[in-house]
Amino acid sequence: MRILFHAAGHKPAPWLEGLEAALPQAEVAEWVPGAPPADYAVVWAPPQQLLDEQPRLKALFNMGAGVDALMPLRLPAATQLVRLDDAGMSVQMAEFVCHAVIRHFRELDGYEADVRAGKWSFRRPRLRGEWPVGVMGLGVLGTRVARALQGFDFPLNGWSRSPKALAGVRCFAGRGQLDAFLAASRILVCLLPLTPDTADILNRDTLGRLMPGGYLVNVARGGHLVEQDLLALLAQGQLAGATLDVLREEPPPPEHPFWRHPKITLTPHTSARTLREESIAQIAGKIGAMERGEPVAGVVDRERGY
Ligand code: NDP
Ligand code: OXD
Repeated sequence: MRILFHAAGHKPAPWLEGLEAALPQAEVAEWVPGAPPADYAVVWAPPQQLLDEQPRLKALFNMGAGVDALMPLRLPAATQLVRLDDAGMSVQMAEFVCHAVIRHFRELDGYEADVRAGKWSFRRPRLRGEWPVGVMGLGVLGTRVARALQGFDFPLNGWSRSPKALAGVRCFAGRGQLDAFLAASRILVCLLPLTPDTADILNRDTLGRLMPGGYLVNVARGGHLVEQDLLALLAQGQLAGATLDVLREEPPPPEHPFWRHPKITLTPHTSARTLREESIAQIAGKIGAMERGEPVAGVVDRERGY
């Protein structure tokens, strides 16, 4: 069995060693143009040339949960596209989102500013029941985030494409129920995949439907957010602020207003990192299952785009 590796922005050596250790029967090599045909490829942002030269791959493993960067490429027709499902990401995402939600709900930025200004003062405690959190996307990550937020007793709403039943979460599904979901939420967490259906979904209309003083946490993709609309809603006071882990352009150009906006907390696409050991173990497990003819989780439906 031959496995190719190509990942922009990752050091290849530890991945090659890890894959070799997990799959001792396989020959693992970094992809170079003209490489001999392989059975599997493990990639992040591969060049089109790799895909064109390897039309008989059984599977292409994406080293992330989101496959939006792969979808514009010409993928070999018979190759299964497999994404990471969790692989250590959901716990990271849960801690990041809980931190962002609690930081805003408990006004911790305000307290920090007060103390730095030498002020020892108290704000009226907010009533948790008035701070429902809406999670857009109830997949692997969204479900874990909703469960973690439940631990802090926030009222929870969830929105997905197909109907769901999650204990303690008021579930909404499809475009027909989007407005009702938004109107019932004050803090909005986006954990959708970026597809033609979800691009620009965080815009003046949708964000404007949140309860007054709404707050956005976008940890999915920058392409979900219409940035000018967020700026306008913040300027009007219709939204109180946002935590953005993802942007249309990463990093944003130096003149981008988000760098220094007082109501925006920006992080560099770090809410849930690809963890090497967990990812290798998951990919190796899936290759083993595929070789035995067993189904695997995380196969992307190309029609849906996720
Ligand atoms: P999943 O595929 O497990 O979940 C996707 C969820 O979104 C599903 O509940 C799905 O609905 C829902 N959804 C998809 N399309 C629509 C739609 N048109 N309308 C309503 N709901 C929709 O993905 P993950 O949870 O694993 O990951 C989600 C995203 O998080 C990734 O695609 C990626 O963009 C982002 N991400 C960001 C990271 C970061 O560091 N910032 C790290 C990892 C991921 P249904 O259940 O009905 O199919
Ligand atoms: C992912 C990401 O999709 O890191 O896994 O954003």
